[in-house]
Amino acid sequence: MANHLSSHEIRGRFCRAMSEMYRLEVPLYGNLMELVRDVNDSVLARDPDLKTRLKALGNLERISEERHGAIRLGKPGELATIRQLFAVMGMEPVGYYDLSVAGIPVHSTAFRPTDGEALKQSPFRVFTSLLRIDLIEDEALRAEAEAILARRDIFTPGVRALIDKHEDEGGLNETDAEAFIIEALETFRWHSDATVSEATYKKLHDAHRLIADVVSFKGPHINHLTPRTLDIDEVQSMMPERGITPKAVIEGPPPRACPILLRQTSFKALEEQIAFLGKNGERVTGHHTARFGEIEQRGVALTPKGRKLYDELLDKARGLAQPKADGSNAADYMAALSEVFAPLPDDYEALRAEGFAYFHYFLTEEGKAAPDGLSNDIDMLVARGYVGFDPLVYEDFLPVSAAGIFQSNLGDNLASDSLAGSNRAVFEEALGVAVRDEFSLYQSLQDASIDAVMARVASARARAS
Ligand code: OOG
Ligand code: NI
Repeated sequence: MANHLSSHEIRGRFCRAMSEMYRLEVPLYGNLMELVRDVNDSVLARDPDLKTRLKALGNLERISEERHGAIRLGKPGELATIRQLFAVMGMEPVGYYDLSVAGIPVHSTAFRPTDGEALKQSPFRVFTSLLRIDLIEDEALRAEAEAILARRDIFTPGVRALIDKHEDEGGLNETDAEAFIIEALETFRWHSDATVSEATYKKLHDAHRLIADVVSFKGPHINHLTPRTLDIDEVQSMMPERGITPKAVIEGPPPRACPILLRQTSFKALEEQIAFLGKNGERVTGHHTARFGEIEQRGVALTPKGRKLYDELLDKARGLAQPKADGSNAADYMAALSEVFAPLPDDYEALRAEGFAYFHYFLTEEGKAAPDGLSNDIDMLVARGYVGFDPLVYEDFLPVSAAGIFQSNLGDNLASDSLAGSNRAVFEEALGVAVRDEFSLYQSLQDASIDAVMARVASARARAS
């Protein structure tokens, strides 16, 4: 088509522009990025094997560019339009996360690229939450919040026009794509001017801090951007010497030789000066805490069987020791976690053979050289050393971890009682589509790699005979 930029290119450029904006808004994020870069460089220097594996998968380049961010939307129409906006960048909603079970009045999805090539090019993701306004108990306050949200438009006319153009023409050219990035960025920008009075803010805040954050501002400011590290324990331990105070424990699985899923840690939200709306249109100084920093380490994606075991083990560990916000039992919790996770093999071959995790299969040099010994049985091919496998990276999020991240940044004294039940149908109706199932995406990536191996096996045989 007429010189359209690829969605990967637009996504990559947008991710860099967002990162630059956030670095200027929250300078501590810049420090964190430097720390992550230093740690990643030293991990690659001391572990040439890891470097080779990442390179083979085409994943080495992506690591320093990799980010996820998060936003919280206020009304259904915002979710519908944000889906179209992310579609311009080749990002689709994957997974449904119900945070109300952890006492947080939102439900969420992750917008991200889904196919192998797109993930290699730029694996940018945005954890996107929608306020569960139905969970505001006080009817008058709920009506007031709805009225405030009804008055705002978080999208510029320019971005709306470019989203339409993208839909009509199936893409954007260089000039339009650059304009799109500038206009789209406006939705994610921080606004220190609140749209509400101090009294309204306080009422919203008393209902739930998150509600004040979503309702009181002109837009859904990006609240964190998360670089990916290759050694989260090392980053966590080095944060204080770089002037960053981490949360008490790392969320997710314990440290392992073969990392699984996702481990995350964050630094506390900053207290920022804002301006409320005064009675006569004047501005009244106040404070708000919402924006923070986070880092993550990603491991292999688990199958439904592996994930079920992960969820059970995590539950068990949390039953033994609930991590306290002040960190006083952090060591106990980490010890419980490591002990409880023993049943999940810490070995890629075992994870593969027992069907706990997803892998990318490829023909080895031996496999390429030995067409006669090739069979159609992937396990046999692996056993003979003709086919190798690399872990497929987990590209999604974890609800218990997300709840922990939310909580540590909303004030740790929040009650974590479960709110009303899950509301997936309502979420998907607002979104305008069903969210995609993460497991089937990993399964397709794995299947495609097996198909590619089998195709080469078949052609090698044909040549040999
Ligand atoms: C999102 C928190 C969840 C993660 O990485 O699990 C999240 C938010 O605070 O809006 O980003
Ligand atoms: Ni996050």
